[in-house]
Amino acid sequence: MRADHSHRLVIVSNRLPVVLKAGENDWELKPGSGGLVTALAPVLSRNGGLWIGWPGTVTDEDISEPMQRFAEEQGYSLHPVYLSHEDVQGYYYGFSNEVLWPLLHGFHTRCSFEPWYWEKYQEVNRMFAREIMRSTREDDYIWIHDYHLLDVGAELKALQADRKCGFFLHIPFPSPEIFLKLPWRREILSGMLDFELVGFQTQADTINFLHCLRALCPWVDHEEWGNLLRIQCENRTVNVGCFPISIDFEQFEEQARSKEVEHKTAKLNLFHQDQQLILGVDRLDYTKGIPERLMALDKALSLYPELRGRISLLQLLVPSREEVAEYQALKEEIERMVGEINGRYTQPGWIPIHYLYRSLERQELVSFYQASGMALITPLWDGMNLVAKEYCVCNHREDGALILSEFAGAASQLYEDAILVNPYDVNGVAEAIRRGFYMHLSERQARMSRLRSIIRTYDIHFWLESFLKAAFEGQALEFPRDGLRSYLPKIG
Ligand code: GDG
Repeated sequence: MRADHSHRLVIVSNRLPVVLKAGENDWELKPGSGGLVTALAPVLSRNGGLWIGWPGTVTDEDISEPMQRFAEEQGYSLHPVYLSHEDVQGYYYGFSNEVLWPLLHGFHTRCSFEPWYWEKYQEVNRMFAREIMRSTREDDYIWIHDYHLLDVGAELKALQADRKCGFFLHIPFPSPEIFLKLPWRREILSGMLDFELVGFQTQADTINFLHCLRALCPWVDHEEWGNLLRIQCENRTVNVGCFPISIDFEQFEEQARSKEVEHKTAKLNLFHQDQQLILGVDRLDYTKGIPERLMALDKALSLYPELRGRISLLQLLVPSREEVAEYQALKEEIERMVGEINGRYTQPGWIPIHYLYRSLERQELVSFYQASGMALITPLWDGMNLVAKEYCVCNHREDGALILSEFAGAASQLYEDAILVNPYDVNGVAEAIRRGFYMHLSERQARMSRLRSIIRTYDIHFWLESFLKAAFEGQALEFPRDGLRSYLPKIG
């Protein structure tokens, strides 16, 4: 938080950073996983504060006592927003996940523009705004997160709230050709202008937002102000900027160097002495490009038979939105492909794909990062992708290679030393796997050392400082130039 620590930080997100499961006598609580929680939980644990969100379950039971226990362990407070079954259907599964998630990731043909989803979305955003007013004070800083809550600024304004309030979007923001398809495009865009500060992951997202504003609200003026854009609308100024999110470098590195992790890594290495493990870690989601990745592995094994027996993909798929038929179908497709590829190439003592469908303890995940000679991260579009950064940080021996999609926000920072790929180009990804496999140790070390140095400098605490400086002083800390502009012209 700011140097003078004079404002309490209030994080508002769809989900609280906790997963609740009904046990026999009591609720079982576990820390949540996912990018937003990985990034923000250490921030609140370090600075204290309050987190407002949905507990992720529909219940009539009073869960305040177990929540309180969890909150005390984490070092901050939790305030639940309770949602009904219908709220969850319309606001969460409906508008958030069938409209905004596909649209903002550029998959407009997957959208289901149901008018009642929009009604519910507004209603639930209003509930969040009311909870903010109930549980915060005038001198708190309210920081709203992600696409589920784009309308909270407008709802706070309707309540005549006197709170300082900023917003950060964790996923991409598309160009007008895509965004303008949204039937409620004006409402969403003008709602975003009801925050004092709007943060995006990359410059490309920021520029897309500006182009959408020009198309929909041409009367709005803007000027560059240091690293920020200042937008003048009516009698208000809205600052807009790019703040590439990151992770707690020290926390991940410390865990990677711990005896427990070293021990687990050594055990994994024993099983794969003559092979290089290639790691994939993703939530089950169509944006992550998993079938395309499997096709590329298949292609690599068929084009370069010398790789057979020498590389194995370790694919961790973390369950997500399992109740949705589309996600079930994706899971089945992935499992069918894994079965076919394994059936085609497996030999005694070697299997091309080790497939895990579950969530792991952080310690085990870190040992996977450490044991893998390559990470294969190929989303079709991703706000940032923290897995790419975690892989580099945990690779403290600096002998790994990162293969990264051009369409991950992380590429705008890591483009010089990752092996960049177009995830739709199956032959190109297959060739990148081969290149990574044969990359000389000295080149791997030089690249990984530079990657780690960027992530170390621009870690989650830098991100926080930068956002809060923009919120309180109207100036952001300088992130390194976003590679996108200088990098795009180089694409052949
Ligand atoms: C959204 C945006 C943006 C994964 N498996 C396990 C596990 N994880 C953790 C990873 C990582 C996180 O989940 C995934 O983060 P990503 O950034 O890769 O992706 P999203 O969840 O889609 O996050 C994304 C992010 O928000 C932050 O702004 O980067 O673009 O889509 O931290 O470590 N954690 C544990 N067990 C697992 O099995 N404990």
